Amino acid sequence: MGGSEDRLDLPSNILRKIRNAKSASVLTGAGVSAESGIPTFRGAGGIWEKYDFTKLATPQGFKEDPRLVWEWYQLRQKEIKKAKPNAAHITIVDMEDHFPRFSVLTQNIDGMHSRAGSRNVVELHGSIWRMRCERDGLMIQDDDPVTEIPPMCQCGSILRPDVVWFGEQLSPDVVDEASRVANESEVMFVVGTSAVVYPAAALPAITKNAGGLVIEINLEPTDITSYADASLFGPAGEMLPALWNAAVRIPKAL
Ligand code: BV8
Repeated sequence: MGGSEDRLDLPSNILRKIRNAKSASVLTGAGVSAESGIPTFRGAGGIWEKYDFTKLATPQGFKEDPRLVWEWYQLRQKEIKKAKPNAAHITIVDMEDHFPRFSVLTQNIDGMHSRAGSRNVVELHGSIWRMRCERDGLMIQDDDPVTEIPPMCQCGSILRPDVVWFGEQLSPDVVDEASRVANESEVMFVVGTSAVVYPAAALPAITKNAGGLVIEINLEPTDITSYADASLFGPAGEMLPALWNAAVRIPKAL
């Protein structure tokens, strides 16, 4: 049984396009952090199998029970704090050093790309390490889990996680930046996302429609698979390093 390199049945013209691209991006979902031990939302053992997202990841749920929501985020903060970036996060840092223009577009709020060393990270859905006051706009960044549940603002309001919940709009600036990146990407790698949550899931189609390559890495097919130029099925921590080795190692002359 060969390693993941053997599962890399990528034609050399695709590998060459990847290596020679001047602008590239990666869209990541919870699957890129799975091998760091951070649970995904869907699929076996997923968060939504245990928790009701309407109670924990919507503004209504927070309004009804801010304490319950903060207990859930504090639990996730503690899990994430213990986690380490994995080989997929590290490979994405190497990619950023290779391409003249490169952006990480992540749906994840765990901060793992920045911890791995990625510099140009667009957090589409916010960050678990930031909280804000909806009354006076106070924003607090803290790399440690909250200690007070719920955390209070000096104005007396309850602080909320600075994340985008279901039914909430993404920041227009973030949407503009992500759409611009997708439109300009000669290659977009789509790693570890079920591609069911919009508008993030629409980004690879923007790259495709603009004539860019879409390369998917996942354990199983998604809606992206139908139009991706290549889909590599296997763990991101194995497939992404194997893909990257093959792309940058391919002889320049060919
Ligand atoms: C909005 C932050 C509009 C919080 C999250 C059409 C257009 C626009 C909106 C909608 C629409 N249809 C429906 C909507 C509403 C909704 C939506 O998309 N719902 C879905 C469920 C149908 N979208 C929204 O509400 C968005 N807002 O559009 O507002 C609007 C307009 C006007 C006025 C008001 C509003 C906001 C969505 C953001 C929600 N916030 N997270 C938090 O994290 O606590 S979503 C959360 O779930 C993530 O951020 C992520 O986006 C999503 C999960 O997706 P994934 O990251 O892909 O994770 P998942 O577990 O699903 O999949 C993991 C994948 O990895 C799997 O495929 C698995 O096979 C793979 N995998 C596992 N292990 C590995 C692996 N792959 C490789 N290697 C491994 N080892």
